[in-house]
Amino acid sequence: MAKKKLNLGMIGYGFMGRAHSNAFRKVGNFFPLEHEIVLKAACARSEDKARAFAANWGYESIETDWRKLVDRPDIDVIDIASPNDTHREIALAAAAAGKMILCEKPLGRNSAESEEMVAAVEKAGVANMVWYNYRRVPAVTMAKQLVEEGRLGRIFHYRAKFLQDWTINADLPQGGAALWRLDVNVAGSGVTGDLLAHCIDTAIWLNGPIVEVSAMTETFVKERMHNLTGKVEKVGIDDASLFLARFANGSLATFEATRYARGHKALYTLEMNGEKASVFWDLHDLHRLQYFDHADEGRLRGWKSIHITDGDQPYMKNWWVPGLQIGYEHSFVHQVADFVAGLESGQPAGPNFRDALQTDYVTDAVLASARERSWKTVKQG
Ligand code: SOE
Repeated sequence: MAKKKLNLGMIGYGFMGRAHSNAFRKVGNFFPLEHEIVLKAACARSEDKARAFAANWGYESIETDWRKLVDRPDIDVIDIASPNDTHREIALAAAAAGKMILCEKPLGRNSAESEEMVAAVEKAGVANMVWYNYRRVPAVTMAKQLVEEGRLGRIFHYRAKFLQDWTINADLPQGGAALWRLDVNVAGSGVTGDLLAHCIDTAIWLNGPIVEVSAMTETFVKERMHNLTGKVEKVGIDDASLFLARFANGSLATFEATRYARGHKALYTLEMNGEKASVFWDLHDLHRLQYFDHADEGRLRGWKSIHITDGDQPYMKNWWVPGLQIGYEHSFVHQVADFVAGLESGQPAGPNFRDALQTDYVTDAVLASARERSWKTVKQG
């Protein structure tokens, strides 16, 4: 049977533009969907960059103005993979034009922007999703299944870290192409919105609402050359952000994110300790889930390292044969597969804009807590 077409317009051509495009290309080969994704148009301000990106990934056409892309009647889905300061405006226009929207994380630069984006997609009634991809690493999805099956019992602790080291060099400029993450006006915040947001999204998904936080942040390098102005300017982002949290289910948590952990490139780890069992996951070993089950016979009790490659483990029946693992890129393929399957079944997959707004309420509370040196109650949407 001929597949129905979903025509995609991509905005952005950086790391995430590549990660998403790769997923759009692969998904139909591995997941039996009724729709096929057609890479209709790629959009970037620079015509040369748009052309090179489109040629590399197989987009049929290019645009240099995202407004034109959003207005095109042959586009069904807009993917926002451009820097954070563009998300709100593009999402509002795309929703008004009746397009489905996939948006890179964080949703807005702050929850005020995200609230507007949620209102826009809900008013327009368009399908929407945010690229919190780590939920769909099979080992993390498996942790979710174990929690839902009640295997951990009452949860006492949640612990998450996201450690990097790429901004330690004080000569690294802020702003412009790949360095917009260091410019607070573009990014909205530093590691809080960039890295902790991932940890918070997964945490809420696995363990329910976060109700209060107490945080501290630090900006280790106070001034950097700004690539766009050519001047040395104050750095407005948080380089490191740590917080304590209490979940609605009574469990206690610690979260830490930094770009100053020398030696760590993208070490996202999470751990949950329950009354009956614990789980631990590490992005550098992403195809494994560590699991300790207190119900195991005493003499044999210990941490199991479960290699998530079997057909009865999440997503794995769509890939290779047992024992052969997959990686980072596949979490994006799973996200597209679930988005499209959600359209087909009428049961939309998360995280949608409203889910991502809840993450922004937490990151806003974290930044406010650090600024005011006090505990903050997290707004619940
Ligand atoms: C930052 O270096 C970054 O690329 C984040 O922006 C991504 O969201 C994260 O998955 C990896 O690190």
